[in-house]
This record gives sequence, structure tokens and C-alpha cells, in this order.
Amino acid sequence: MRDDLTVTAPKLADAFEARFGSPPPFLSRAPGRVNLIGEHTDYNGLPVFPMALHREVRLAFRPRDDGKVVLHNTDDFFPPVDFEIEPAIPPYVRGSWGNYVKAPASHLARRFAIWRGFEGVVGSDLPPAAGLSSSSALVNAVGLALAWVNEVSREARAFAVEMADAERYVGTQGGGMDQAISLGARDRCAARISFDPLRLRHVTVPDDWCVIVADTGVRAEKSGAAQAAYNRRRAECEEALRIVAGHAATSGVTAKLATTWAQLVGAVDAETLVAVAEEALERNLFRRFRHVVTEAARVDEAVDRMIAADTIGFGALMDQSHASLRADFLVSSVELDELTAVAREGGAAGARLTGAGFGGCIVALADRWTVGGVLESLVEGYYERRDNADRIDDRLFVAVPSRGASVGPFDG
Ligand code: NG1
Repeated sequence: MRDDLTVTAPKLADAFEARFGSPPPFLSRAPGRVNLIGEHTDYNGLPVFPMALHREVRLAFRPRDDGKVVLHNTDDFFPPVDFEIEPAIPPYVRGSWGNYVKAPASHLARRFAIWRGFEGVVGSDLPPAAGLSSSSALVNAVGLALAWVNEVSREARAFAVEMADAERYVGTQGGGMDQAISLGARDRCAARISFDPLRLRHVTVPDDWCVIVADTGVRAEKSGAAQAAYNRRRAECEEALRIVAGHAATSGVTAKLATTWAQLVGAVDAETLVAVAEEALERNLFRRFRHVVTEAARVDEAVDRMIAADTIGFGALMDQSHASLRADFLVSSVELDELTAVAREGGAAGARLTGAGFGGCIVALADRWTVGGVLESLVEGYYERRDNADRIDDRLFVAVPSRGASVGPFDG
């Protein structure tokens, strides 16, 4: 059985000292995230609306005088990694956690000619492969440690673009949401993130909102089968865009040919676009297209609902998002559908899968009066029924909107 996920600063410092013989001088940390709405839109250059979690990856480290990276994990399940920094670092076998360490090293060596390595210990209280971006948090924490020891600029937005690029080393053609929110989040806020250029609009989460995260317990390893499914969705979206943009231009719906989703969505309202797409696309591509266009519209609507502290309205958009991800984008699962249904029955204003899907977590919205009932329903209606209620605090928690990543002296 895996170790307790909690990694306190003293525990991390002890692990470092036991390994390297003196206290750690530096710490980098990067939070995971829960995406409130806007799924499978980021790699299409359309907005998303996530918030950073209070759960994070923490890395205690000290610089080396050579180009080696030596990194131990507080969880013995993950073997130590040890490699030389160079512009094209050969990856470990597919699925190794060490590839998320090599990803920023390889990228920063190529982009900024970094040469100095570090040694350290990393720990995390984020469940892995659960759609909470543990992978991007790790990439960010390692990237920040490398930038720190090599004196590379770490301005959040520019660094997020680099880290999004860096993570593609592992083979997933992801968008930039996870790296951006993990680096750029503000305390107590969610952020509407738009792309090309990357921008974050911070929106305070109403005080009495409770964002519940519940893990199905089914891993969605994006280094495994889910990676191919994810990359296929991305390719389908590109093809759907190309066909619909062509059709819209030749039929006079747009004045000129749109080459990006943002141009197309900016030029024509969602309803008209869906009608054009229905004529131009075969059934599967049409469903992918409809999800992307309607989800982008829901993101902007959701930002307004949050500003208005309209819990019911925001929840309804979450439900619509889940329905669209299930029926049109085909990334839900029996467990995700069941967990969202139990959350709604327990009184949640809305619930949806969060992250890429294929397993992992759901996010549900409640307020301080309904949260107790929702949590109870989830325990009784899902976890206990599946005999899955051990370590419940790691599977089911209320997320605290938290600040983005940082790096500096260990006790700083
Ligand atoms: P997960 O699998 O939840 O970390 C992935 C992508 C995001 C985004 C979502 C779907 C990576 C690192 N993350 O998130 O960019 O596309 O799926 O909205 O590839």
C-alpha cells in the first residue's frame, strides 16, 4: 500500500537530510489544480476556468557543481532518477515518473542553455493520474528549481508557456492550462485563462462556495492508454476546425477563412456555428466540434455566474459541461457518471468530470449549507458501496483556492 500522501516541510527536510547529510537550502513548490469548467478547450486555444489547489508538489533541493539531476521521491513507489542535463535527454521507458523530471531539464537546456543540476527530494500530497495535474505540478516544481540554480527568469506567464512546451516531452500534446494555473494562480481566486497570448483573469471565488473534489479511484494515466485517446481528440478537433472553417468561408458565413478556433468562435455565434458544422461534418467530428464550441461559451457564462455569486447558475453550467463531455466528447466513464449523479442527488448545485477524463476526479459545487450533505452522500452512495472508503481524505476533499508556485530559501 502507498505511503500517506501528506508531505509536511519537516518531513521533507528530514528526508533530504537523511539522504544528503545537511538541511535543504531551497524549496520549490507547485500546486495541482481543479478545473471548474472549460474542458478540452485549452489545446484549441479557447479559454478555461480552473483554480489552484492547496495540495501541491514540494521539492527540497541544493545546486550541484555539475550538470547532474539527482532526485529522490518520498514515496518509494517512485524510484530515484539520476541523469545529465543536455538539450536532447533520452527519455526513460514510457510511463516513468522520471520523464516529468527530464521534461523541463531537456527543454530549459534547449531554450536557455542551462547546465547546472541539483540534488533533491520531492514529495506530493496530490493523488497521481487523477486529473488534478500532479504531472504539471511536478514539471513546474522541477522547472523552477532548475531555473533557480541556473538564474533563468521565472516570470509566471512566460515560464508557463515554456513549461507547457516542456511537458510535451512525455508525448501528450496537451494545452497550457495546467502549467499556467499552477504557476500563476492567486490566493482565494479561480482564473479565466486565455491563450495566444496567455492571459489570466483572476476572479475571487465567493466565500460561501465549496468546491468539492472526489476521486473515482480509477487512474487515468496519460502516459498510458489515455494518452492516445487524448491525442486523438486533439487531432479530431483540428480536422473539425479545418472543415467547418472552410465551409463557413465558402458559404459566406465568415468573410474570410478562419485558421484558429478563436477566430471562428469570435466571428460567428455558437448556435450558427453548430448549424454550419452539422452540414459540414460527419457525426463523430460534429459531436467533438459541438462540445468545443458550446464549452467555450459556457466558460464565459461561468465567469459571469461566479462574479454574480450565482451558485445555481454556475452549477447548471457544470452539469451541461459534463453532459457534453459524456455524450459529445466521449471522455467520461461509468464511475465519473455515477459520482456526478451521487453529488447532484446529495444536493450539489452541479457536478462534472474534471481534467482530461477517462477516470480521475469529479468537481462538484456546493455552498456552506449544502456541503455536508453532498460529502455524506458521496461517502455513502459511492465510496462505502464500493468498499473504497479508506484514506477518504485523499479521495474526497473541499478544495481551497490557493496561490501559485514559488521557489526560494527552504524556510523562506
Ligand atoms: P489532465 O489530464 O487533467 O492533467 C489534460 C491536459 C490539459 C487539458 C485537459 C482537458 C496536460 C498536461 N493536461 O489535463 O491541458 O487539455 O486535459 O481539459 O496535457
